[in-house]
Amino acid sequence: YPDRLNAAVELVDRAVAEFGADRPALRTPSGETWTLGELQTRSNQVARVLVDELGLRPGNRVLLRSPNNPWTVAAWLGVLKAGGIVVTTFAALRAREIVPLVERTRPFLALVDHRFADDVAEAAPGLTLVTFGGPGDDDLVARAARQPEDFAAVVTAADDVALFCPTSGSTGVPKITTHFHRDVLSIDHTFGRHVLRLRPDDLVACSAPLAFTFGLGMLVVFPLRAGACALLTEAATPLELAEIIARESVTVLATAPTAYRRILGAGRIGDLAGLRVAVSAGEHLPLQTWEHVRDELGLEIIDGIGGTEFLHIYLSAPVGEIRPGTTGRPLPGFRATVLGPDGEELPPGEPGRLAVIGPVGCRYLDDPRQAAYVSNGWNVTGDTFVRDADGYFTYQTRTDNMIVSAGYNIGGPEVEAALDEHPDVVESAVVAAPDAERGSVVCAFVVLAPGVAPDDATVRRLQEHVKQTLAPYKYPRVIRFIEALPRNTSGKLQHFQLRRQVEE
Ligand code: 3SK
Repeated sequence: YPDRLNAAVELVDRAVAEFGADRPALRTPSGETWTLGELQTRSNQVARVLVDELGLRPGNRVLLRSPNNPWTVAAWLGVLKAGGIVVTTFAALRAREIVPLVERTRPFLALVDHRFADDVAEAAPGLTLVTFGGPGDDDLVARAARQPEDFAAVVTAADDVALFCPTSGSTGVPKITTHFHRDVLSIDHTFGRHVLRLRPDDLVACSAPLAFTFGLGMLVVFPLRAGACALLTEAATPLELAEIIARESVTVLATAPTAYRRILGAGRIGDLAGLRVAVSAGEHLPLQTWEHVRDELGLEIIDGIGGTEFLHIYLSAPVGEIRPGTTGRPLPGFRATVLGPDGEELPPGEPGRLAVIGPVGCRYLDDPRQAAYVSNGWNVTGDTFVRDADGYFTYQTRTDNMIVSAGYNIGGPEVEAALDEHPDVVESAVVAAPDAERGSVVCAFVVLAPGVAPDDATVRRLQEHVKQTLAPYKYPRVIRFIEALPRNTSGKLQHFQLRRQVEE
């Protein structure tokens, strides 16, 4: 990469020059379409608001919180053009989950979809909040419309930080991954170019939020680099997504295995008949699901594993080189291996921790957990894999305590903390329980306070409490009442005993 580059310029300005300002870039199911030229203009105008009206300086951080819609993309590009750092946050997070993100990233201001402003205001009362999509002259959309249409983007260094992307740690304390401007392009030079291979006439849908780097790559980076169009959907269920895919003639879908299973299970796989490419990531894709889709549609799902630490996918295989049941091989530019308990490289056939080196890797913001993740140059992931003699990797299990449910990473301890705050609960322990549809679900073992009935009403009350306290996708779908939690002689809680109970 050249010493100086700005990822937003490389994405949107370059796309306008290469594919023309009139090409559709973003669409919504409600019929809104933005051309590349409109996206360029609006991102320039956002950058002008940030710099000229709000005083943003290069290197300042901007917290962005919004569901998937065109203004989120314009805001994201505008921050980068202005030389700022985007702090991505899920719209589903509650105030208490935003607090540590604000404390760790110390944003200069927040750009927030007007429907999601209250939690940010509660989490960070002193933070300048600019809302968008709402009424009023102060709204970002209104402010942007008053600005000239051009902006001379800040000439950032290729290794200036562009993104702070939080990821939930297995302990529930978020880690902030940092990514450079060049990293944003590198995901296109690896997964985009070698596996996904979008065409300019593609229409891409993805169920992941833009705040999750899987969604950011699929809906912003890859389509803009290819001159393709992204269909932005806000909070669609798998079946709603299937209906939208059929109606809008989507050609490329990226989602988690859970969504493919829901669509298959509901007999709606025919809605995906127009797809040219189907991608699965976020959780393990079982062979059965892959075969079911191939048998129904004649389409081979491209599986992949990535991580927020890597920005996107690092193991995968393009159609024609897929080995069903495996996740794939390291993408060009990446190396991967399997490590034993002492950090030694294991031979093919032996399961161990998946470790990866590549153009993008883990750089946590000021976090001692960096030392545990990066060892001898290898990024040591939380997954156990086995590799074969041809270099294909097959998933075995999670190595750490992270619960991966329908593509969401959920740290058990934060669910435990939320449950333990409820007056009906003495203590709780949370583990992953296998689930045919979602891969795993959050299962809570709860010791109830004296006199509280262990019935369905209590289950519902506790589930509702967690939904109100944390992002709703973290709530325990299964709650089991127990007399006492299993502990060893020194009093340490033995989650493995509970895991054994749910796996029996
Ligand atoms: O979970 C994954 O596999 C993933 C894929 C792409 C980008 C980010 C992540 C976490």
